[in-house]
Amino acid sequence: MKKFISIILLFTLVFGCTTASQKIEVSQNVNDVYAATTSKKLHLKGTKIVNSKNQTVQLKGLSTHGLSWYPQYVNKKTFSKLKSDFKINTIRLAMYTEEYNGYCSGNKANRNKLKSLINKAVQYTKELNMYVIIDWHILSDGNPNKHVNAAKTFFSEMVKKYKKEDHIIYEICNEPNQTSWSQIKKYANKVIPAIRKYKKDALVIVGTPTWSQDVDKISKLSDKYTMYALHFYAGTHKQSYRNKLTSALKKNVPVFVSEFGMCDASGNGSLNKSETKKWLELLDKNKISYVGWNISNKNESSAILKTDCKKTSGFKTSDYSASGIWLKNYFSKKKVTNEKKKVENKTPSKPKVTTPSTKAKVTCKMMNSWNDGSKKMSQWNVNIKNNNKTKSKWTLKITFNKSIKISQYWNFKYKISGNTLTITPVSYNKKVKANGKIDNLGMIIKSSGGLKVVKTSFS
Ligand code: IDC
Repeated sequence: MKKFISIILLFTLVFGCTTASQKIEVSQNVNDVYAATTSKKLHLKGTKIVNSKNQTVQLKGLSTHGLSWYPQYVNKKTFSKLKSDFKINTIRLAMYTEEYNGYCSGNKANRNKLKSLINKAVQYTKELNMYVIIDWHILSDGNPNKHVNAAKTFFSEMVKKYKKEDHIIYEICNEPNQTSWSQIKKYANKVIPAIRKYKKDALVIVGTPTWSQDVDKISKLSDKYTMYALHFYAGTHKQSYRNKLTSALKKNVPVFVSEFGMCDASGNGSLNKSETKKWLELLDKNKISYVGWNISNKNESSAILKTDCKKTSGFKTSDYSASGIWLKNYFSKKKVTNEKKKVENKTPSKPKVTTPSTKAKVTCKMMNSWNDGSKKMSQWNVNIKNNNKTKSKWTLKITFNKSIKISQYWNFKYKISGNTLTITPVSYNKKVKANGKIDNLGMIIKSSGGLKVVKTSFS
C-alpha cells in the first residue's frame, strides 16, 4: 500500500512538474507570432487582442494588393513562404469595392471570382495555422454607406458560410474618407449586426475617418468585439499620427493597424526606414497588431516583390524589393537599417515636368493611373526643392492642360480655379529652409484623361 501511495505521489509530482513547465513555455511564447495559433479563438480585453487562454496576442501580417489585380498571390505556397520568411501569422485580403473589378463596380461573374479567391484564402490560412482578414476595401467610394446594402449581404454570406471558423477577422470598411465618424457609425451599426447574426464574437475592424487616421476622434461602438483601424504610410504620417494612436489608447480604443507602408501615402516613393522603425517599435511596445501593404510585384515601392519577379512562391532574398527585405528583417527580428535610401523599385518615366528655374525646383510626377467609368484617375507625387531663401509659408500653382477634380490628397490644402491647382501647406510643412525640400505632396486626380502639367510656379 505504502509503495502504491509513493508511486502515486511520484506520478503526481512528475506530472505536475510537466504541466507547470508546459504552462511556462506557453506564457513565454505568448508574444511569439506563432503562439496565436495555439489557442486560435480571439477576443478583446481592453485594447488588447487575447486568445482563449487570455494571453495577449499580437497579429502580424501582410496584405494582398487588390484581389482583382493580383489574384495569383492567393496561393497556398505564397502564403506558406511568406509565413516562414517573414514570420507572419496573418494575411489580409484587400477586396476593393469600387476600383478595377471591385466587388461593387464589377459584374456578378467578377463577384463570384472574388468570393472564390476568398474561399481559397480561408482554406489555405486555416491549413497553415494563420489568421485571415477579409477586407471590404472601400477607397474612392469614400463614404461606406454608398454600398451599405452590398456590404450587409456580402458579410452575412461570408459569416454564415464560415461561422465555424475562428481564424477570420472581418474588416468592414478599409478607409472611409470625405465623410464623418457619425456616417461610419451609421454604416457599422448596420453591417455588424449582419455579422453578429451568425457569429457573436468574431473580431471586426472598422475604418475611421480620413483614410483610417482619426482613431483619436471617434466614440466607440457598443459592439464588444470591434477594433478601430489606424493606417499609416511612414513617408507621410509621422509623429503627429503616432500621437493620435497614443491618445486613442488612452481613451481605451482598441486599435488595429490593418494597413501600413514604409513609403508615402501613394504606395510609392522612397522608403522612410527610420519612421517605419519608430512606428513598429511603438506598435510592438503596445502589442498592437499590424499588416504591411502589399503582396505583389507591382512597380511601386510598397510592393514586397521586385517587378521582374514573376514567381508566386520560392522567393529568394533577391526576389524581394527594398521594402520586402526591410520588412522581412524587421518582422523576423533581424537587424534593420535606418538610413534613408532611394528605392530601386521606381516607376519608369511617366509624365514628368520640371520647372526650368534656377531658383526653386518643382517635380510633378504621375505615379499611376486607372479608369473609373468614363473618367481617368491618376495618382501624382509632387516634390519641391526650395530656393536659397527660408520661407515661413509658401504657395505652389500647378496648371494642367485640362480641368481636374481632386479625389484624395495628402500633406497640403488646395483650391482649384480653371485648370490651375493652388497648393498651400499644412502645419507641419509650412516652413521650408533655404535649399530645403518639401516632399510627398500626393493626390489622386479625376480627369477626362491625357492629363499633363503645363506650368508650375512656386513662391
Ligand atoms: C494603392 C495601390 C496602388 C493602386 C491604388 C488604387 O498601392 O497600386 O493603384 O491603391 O487606388 C491606401 C489604400 C490602398 C492604396 C495605398 C497606397 O488603402 O488601397 O493602395 N494606400 O496608395 N491608403 C493609404 C495608402
